[in-house]
Amino acid sequence: MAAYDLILRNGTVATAADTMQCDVGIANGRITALAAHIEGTATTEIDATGKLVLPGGVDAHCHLDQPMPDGLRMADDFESGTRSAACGGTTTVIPFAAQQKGQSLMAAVEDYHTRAAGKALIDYAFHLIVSDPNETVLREELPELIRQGYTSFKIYMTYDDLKLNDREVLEVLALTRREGALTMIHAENSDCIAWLTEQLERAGHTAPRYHAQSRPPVVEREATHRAISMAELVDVPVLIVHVSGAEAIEQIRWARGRGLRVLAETCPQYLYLTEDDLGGAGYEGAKCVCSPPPRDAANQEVVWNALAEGLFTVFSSDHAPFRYDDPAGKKPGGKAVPFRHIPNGIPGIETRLPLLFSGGVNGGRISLNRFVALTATDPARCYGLYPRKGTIAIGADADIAIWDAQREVRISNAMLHHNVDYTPYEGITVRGWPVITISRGVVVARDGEPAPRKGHGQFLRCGTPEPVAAAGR
Ligand code: DUC
Ligand code: ZN
Ligand code: ZN
Repeated sequence: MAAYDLILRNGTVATAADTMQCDVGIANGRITALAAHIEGTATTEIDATGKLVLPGGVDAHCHLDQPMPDGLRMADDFESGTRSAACGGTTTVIPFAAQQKGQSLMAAVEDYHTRAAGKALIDYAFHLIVSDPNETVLREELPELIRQGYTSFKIYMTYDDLKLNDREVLEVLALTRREGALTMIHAENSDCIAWLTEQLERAGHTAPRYHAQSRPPVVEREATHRAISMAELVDVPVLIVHVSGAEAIEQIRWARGRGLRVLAETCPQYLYLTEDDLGGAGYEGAKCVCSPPPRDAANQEVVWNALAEGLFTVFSSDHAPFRYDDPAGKKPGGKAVPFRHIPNGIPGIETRLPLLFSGGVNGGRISLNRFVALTATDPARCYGLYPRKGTIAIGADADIAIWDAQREVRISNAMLHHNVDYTPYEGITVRGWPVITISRGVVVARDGEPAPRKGHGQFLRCGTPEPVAAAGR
């Protein structure tokens, strides 16, 4: 009998710490050998000569089949979403089990498991979205769910159906301090957005491009500062999601300078899109409506520099898929609508890694090891999945992406595997593309095509997030 199920031969293996020439031996879904040359046989061998062998990506912020209000529907369920993720070199996703106001959190989690079961190609954990932190949620449901492996949750400072007031934010932060979990905060000032939106509408400015003007950097900056201040008050680590530019970054730097444990995430849209992309002819700009909105070229540069210098812990897609030409998507009810009614979110689960690799590693802005840290290792650490996920090490799950670092690809929606009818990155040429994706030792994508592996993905219970453990609670 062969000693290994799979051996990857002669590749350049890179982790967040090291780069080395070695073979990778895989048995029973785990990495069981790393050596300059592995002796022995395998049922299957893959020649990775001239290729990079990297930990599969961990996309720690994506929205799949999340229940939506008002007849809207996300375009990707767990099957199409994870298919697209796998083709883009990702092997773990962490979408959100979202509580509706008034709903039991347990019921939201149960419902989300039903949506995922038997569909995912790759492994998945759940964050929670807490929109109604009532007594039962705080005293009973959250402590129990944390014990069951749901150790991170997102809260919102904006969106009428999701937002918490400051008092509620404090209650959630205090809960995470008591119980050992991590809060992710969507930081935008809701009242400022509502006021600006009304001003714009009164002036007749309802086209998609005005979405960006209704949420300028100061709106994000103020809420980021407030979120940081509340975390300081409670004395608990916090993670600011989808940081869009210089002003929010300045607040995070300020917090770090005070010794506060403030972590941060950014996303491809803040490196590759600007608010001009919301201003396309007619209604097309709706394709790039997301929040916070993309900023300008100067802000993009600040985000790149912050990535290089280590300010960000997590680089996620914030894949929030809505079809453009669809009454359940960007054209609610089948028509162009004022920007306040355009569902927020853009697709990007498959393009996340190539965009960062191309502009970052091949662009000379970040090292290969930093790329691995940002896209796999640090998200796994941050959300309690390390060392099972996010690295190449003996005993880790054999979740691996083999990359052709020189392959040039012109991104077009036709080549992607999500269920969305556009990509915001149409026509961008990237260098570097994942050619084989392996999940627990099984090839789930090869040469840009998924293997028929629906249901291979397993649910992951998360442990204590490392920033929380490091804080000594
Ligand atoms: N903003 C969010 O907060 N979530 C999903 C997508 C978006 O644009
Ligand atoms: Zn958000
Ligand atoms: Zn999001």
